Amino acid sequence: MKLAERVRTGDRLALARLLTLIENNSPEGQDTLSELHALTGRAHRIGVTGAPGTGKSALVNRLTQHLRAQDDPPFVAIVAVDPTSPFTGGAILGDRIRMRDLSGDPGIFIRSMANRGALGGLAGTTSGVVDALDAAGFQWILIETVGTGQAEVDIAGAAHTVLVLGAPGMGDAVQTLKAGVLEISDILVVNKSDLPGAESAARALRAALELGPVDSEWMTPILLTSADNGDGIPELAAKISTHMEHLKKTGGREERDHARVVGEMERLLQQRLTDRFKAAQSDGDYERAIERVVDRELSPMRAIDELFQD
Ligand SMILES: Nc1nc2c(ncn2[C@@H]2O[C@H](COP(=O)(O)OP(=O)(O)OP(=O)(O)O)[C@@H](O)[C@H]2O)c(=O)[nH]1
Ligand SMILES: [Mg+2]
Repeated sequence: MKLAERVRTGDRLALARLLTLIENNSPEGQDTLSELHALTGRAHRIGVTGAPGTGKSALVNRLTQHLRAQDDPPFVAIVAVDPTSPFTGGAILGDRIRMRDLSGDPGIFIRSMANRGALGGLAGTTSGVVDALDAAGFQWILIETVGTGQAEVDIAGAAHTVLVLGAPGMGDAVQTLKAGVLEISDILVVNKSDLPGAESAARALRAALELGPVDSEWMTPILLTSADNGDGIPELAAKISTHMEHLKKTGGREERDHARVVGEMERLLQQRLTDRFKAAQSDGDYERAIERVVDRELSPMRAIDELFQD
């Protein structure tokens, strides 16, 4: 059976193989994705971002357990993008241990991606991976990424609903907002509500939120959760569903999907044109132009002008 057919019919090994092919940017992966494209568009894509250690992985775990314990539970996929290295306190090992709670359930699929991929960087690889999971029938796709500027922008482009996590006592609750996260967050979560200071972090967030631009259609809610004891998790799941309905009613879902496709097309086009342009240069011209810019003989703009004239 063809790989696309196996993925479509729920073969998890085939899915894992496809994701690896996508990460390696192999032509077979691209072909299979193309065959599966018509099946995408059903999943709800949820981005989970926030500073390292705020409890993103723990929350994703809890939320998944909650969803899977419902009547008629959705299929849930988890994509951990670029997990923090052990140096910055991110516990990849810890993640694995926690993730063990989830394994054994065929309605859950977990993928960790530390590979920036050759083509289009992380954004490109992530969108392919998420598309594959969507085509494979996962209804909720949770995408965890560390909040570091570019990653946030990428996740906003990849998701329907963006959760931004803060935690008490990190002083970063409001700091995070300064980095422009306010604009991309659909739901703000103060996790670790079992620790002191959660209420005041939520108040600080509320105040910061009121200073920002007001979206009359969707007021970004602030929820308190504890991934540790499960407080607030059902409310969070319900709020995500509400946002999902809101997007469907207001056309926001199509809007976000459209914007995602625009980004995707432009990324691919840029890559294709760049490759073609470089391939058309005589041997070494491009590299020589770079050296001349480095040596301040030429500005980058003039260098490109010259290359285009040849
Ligand atoms: N007390 C308390 N601790 C929590 C809670 N959620 C997570 N933690 C702890 O906080 C630490 C970090 O949790 P993670 O889930 O790994 O955080 P993360 O945001 O995924 O971290 P990175 O992926 O490294 O950015 C772990 O020791 C968790 O056990 C919570 O609600 N309450
Ligand atoms: Mg994590």
